[in-house]
Amino acid sequence: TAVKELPTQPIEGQKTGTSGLRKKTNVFMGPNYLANWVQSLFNALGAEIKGKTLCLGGDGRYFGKEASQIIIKLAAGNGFSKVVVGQNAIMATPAMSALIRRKKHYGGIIMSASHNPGGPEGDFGIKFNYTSGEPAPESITDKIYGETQKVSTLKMADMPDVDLNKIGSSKFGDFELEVIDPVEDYMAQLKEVFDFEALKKFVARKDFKMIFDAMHAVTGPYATRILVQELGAPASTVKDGVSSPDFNGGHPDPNLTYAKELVDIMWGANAPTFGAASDGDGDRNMILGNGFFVTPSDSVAMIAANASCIPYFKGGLKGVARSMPTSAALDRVAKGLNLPYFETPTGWKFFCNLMDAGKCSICGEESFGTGGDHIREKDGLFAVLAWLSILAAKNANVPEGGKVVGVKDVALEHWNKFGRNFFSRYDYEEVATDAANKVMAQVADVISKSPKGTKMGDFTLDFADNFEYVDPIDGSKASKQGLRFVFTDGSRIIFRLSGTGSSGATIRMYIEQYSNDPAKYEEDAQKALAPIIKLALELSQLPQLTGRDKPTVIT
Ligand code: VG1
Ligand code: CO
Repeated sequence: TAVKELPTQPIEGQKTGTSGLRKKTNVFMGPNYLANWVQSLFNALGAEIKGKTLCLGGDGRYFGKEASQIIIKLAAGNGFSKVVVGQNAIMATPAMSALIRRKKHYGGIIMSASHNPGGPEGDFGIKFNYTSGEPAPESITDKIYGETQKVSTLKMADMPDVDLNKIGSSKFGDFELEVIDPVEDYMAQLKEVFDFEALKKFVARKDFKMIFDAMHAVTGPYATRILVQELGAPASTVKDGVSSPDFNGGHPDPNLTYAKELVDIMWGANAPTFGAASDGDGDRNMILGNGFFVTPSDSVAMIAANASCIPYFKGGLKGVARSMPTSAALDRVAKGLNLPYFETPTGWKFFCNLMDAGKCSICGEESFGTGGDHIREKDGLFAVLAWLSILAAKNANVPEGGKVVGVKDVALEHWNKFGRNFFSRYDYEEVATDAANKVMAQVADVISKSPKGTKMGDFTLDFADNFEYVDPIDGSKASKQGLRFVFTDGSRIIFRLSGTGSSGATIRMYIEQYSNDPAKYEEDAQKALAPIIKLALELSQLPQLTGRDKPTVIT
């Protein structure tokens, strides 16, 4: 195919955040905005892309199909010999990671702004996953950003728009396009991790019911195929399983605030035993029991503690990892099982070197991200099947019609063994950037004046710092990853600014406190944490500096 060289000019602000580039949809639809970033990506990757295969897909949000046409022409124009794209430009984030790994493709582009709302008024986003299926490391994203500041030519193949609807291959000169079923490789991957036959038997129990809320986002087709068609759950198991370009006007973020419909079902009369939800691009998960919420920090710890229920982990875990703000519940499991454990900065990319090096089997973030080393992204349906596997194992000897062991029972058993790390996150969304910076400066100021031993409320400071991480595999350093106070009893207060928003600033305040008093295990986290939350709000002066008397979202 002939290649057209089109002149362009750098566009400001194309710096990727925690997970790719996210902006308002209309910004992405502006002249050359998307094309500039994609060309910069290809420039950053350089000569190695020649003759390789690139994968493409996204969460189905508005502008994804148009964006695909632009990306395919740029890929062909820059020397890729083939693009593999999910039917109708669909590919969940974990599915992309599985596809790259299983088929040994060069890498993939995911069109998603994850849980951010979509549509013309919402957000669009793009990110690149590299050869082991992992989100591009900072060494690559820094390079891409450098290229966006000097990009001058777009290399686009002179070819017609392609049909993304019809599965199969087509040729354009020596360039090949293949449209594939976006579920197949992912499901094959999960089948290697879980015992589908055992899960099928468990799901068939008359005394077990579950519900999965796809929130009108990408997991609709995945959950329908896996939970309903493969595992035999009734079709009604998948709620809001028809994906829509604007997520039906919703905010596809699986938490207690935005997945309220599911929460109402799980706290209502005749609630199912098990409930779960996933986000826009299928990498996040929320796990619920009948009237019970599992914090993501606990969920990953409980999956790790019960990993022997999952065939893929039968040989034991190599190690575990969590992001810094995630509670230390996972550390306690690691100590109990005598496993290596790691604390990384926020963002999945930091887990991937550990997994590639065979040092980590299960990892998670407090932000509803859970995963394993079967792929290199967090994986919503993995978490769902992991919990199903745990429930199936715990109920193996419970006769049908007896008292089913539920999610809360698993949690109580865990806390009774390891103690409970009470955890909560307060998000203050769309705060003025200026005010957010003032809060961070105030917190930094308190840190600079608080040596070890400082008394703060009922707590004694062990240390306070701005978290810094040196990757144990390649030695790369990430600094300024969050302001934290760590107290002598292990309690923590952490502040960071979000790196995934598209406008204003989001302040995240993370609170953790450990208890091994069984009388407290069933206490509400907000109640248990009230004194330390008060301390955090006082020391940061957050209410005064932002004018917010309460957060947008509490987890
Ligand atoms: C948030 C979460 C982080 C997660 C990231 C991407 O980042 O805190 O843990 O990895 O989103 O998840 P931030 O910088 O806004 O805190 V997703 O599902 O939005 O790709
Ligand atoms: Co996501």
